[in-house]
Amino acid sequence: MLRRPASGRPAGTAAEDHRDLDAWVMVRAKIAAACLVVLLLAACTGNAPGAGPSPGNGPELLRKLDLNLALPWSIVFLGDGTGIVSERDTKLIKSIRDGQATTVGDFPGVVPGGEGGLLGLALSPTFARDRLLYAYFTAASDNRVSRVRLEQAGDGRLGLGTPELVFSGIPKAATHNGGRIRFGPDGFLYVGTGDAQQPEQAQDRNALGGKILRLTPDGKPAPGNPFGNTPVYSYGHRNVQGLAWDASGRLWESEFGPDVNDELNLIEPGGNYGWPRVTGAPGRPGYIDAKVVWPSTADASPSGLEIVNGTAFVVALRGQRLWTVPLSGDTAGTPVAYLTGRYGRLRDVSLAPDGTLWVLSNNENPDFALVLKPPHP
Ligand SMILES: [Ca+2]
Repeated sequence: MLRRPASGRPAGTAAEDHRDLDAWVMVRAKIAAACLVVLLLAACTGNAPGAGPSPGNGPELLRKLDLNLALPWSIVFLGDGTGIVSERDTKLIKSIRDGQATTVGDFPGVVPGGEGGLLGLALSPTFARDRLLYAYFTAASDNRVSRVRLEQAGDGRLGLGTPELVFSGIPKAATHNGGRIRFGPDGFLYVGTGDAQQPEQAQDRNALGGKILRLTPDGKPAPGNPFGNTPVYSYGHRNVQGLAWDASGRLWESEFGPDVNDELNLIEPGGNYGWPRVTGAPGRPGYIDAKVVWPSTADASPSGLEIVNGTAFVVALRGQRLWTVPLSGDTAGTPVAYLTGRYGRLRDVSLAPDGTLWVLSNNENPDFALVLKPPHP
């Protein structure tokens, strides 16, 4: 677990994904100077993460694709390697082929606002037959999941059919909207929500905020869910941002902490992950500790998560870096950072069919994709 000086960031001064405010940058600069003195006095003790990259055992940057994207949130891949991207505020679905982004369509019903908008994407596990693309988005009154056929014309151009509502009623707010969706190895749809600025929702097993939900592809509570005929799979989450399974089928999750304690969690069905009672890994009975804690949200503010060859890849918004975390069974090793500060805020990371790892930026100046080669196992 990481041990770093907590940032001590004042509460309520920044948006959920920890975009800095000018005043806070000045405060931070003073704190950083003070911390530097403290660190020098302490001879930099503790197992602070490596700054990377470490040649030979880290991800290798193959290319940067200048795709002129605007705040892309999620990327998934068709079997032929075509990337399908959501843009949060434009509400557009775009395809990426041969290093070019092309608009597929405008996703109907999206009402962007704050951190809400067109968020997570997932392809149906039976996409080859049904061509269904699932999307989590912020609508007028709630967050919801719809699915749409990804039509393909004779010339190969992609278009959107008419969306069909799958699941609705997830609370929305300016921040803490969650938004990641992913089909698990069991064929069910996992949906990560946020507490929508109502922290107590996370502890209420009858509320949809602050949860991981597990649904059938049609949006019903999946059979075998831990609390009976409800969609809730795990609870006590603040703002779920990333979902990924390891090779043994364990579900891992990345989550924004409040002013401190960003988290990587190993998810157990029915588990209570603490928010808002506890964060991080305090060892309090009744709450499941995070496997990795980033005490300073300036280092992380994690969003997308992918697991390849036993390594978890976590991209950081405010932290502006790619974290790698070695996983072994149900334990997580010491995180190592790559690309730190070189490409700005990073939103999603996803494995392509050719084995490359794609990272989406979140800078809007404009946004791009990085294509990386994962390290050898
Ligand atoms: Ca927690």
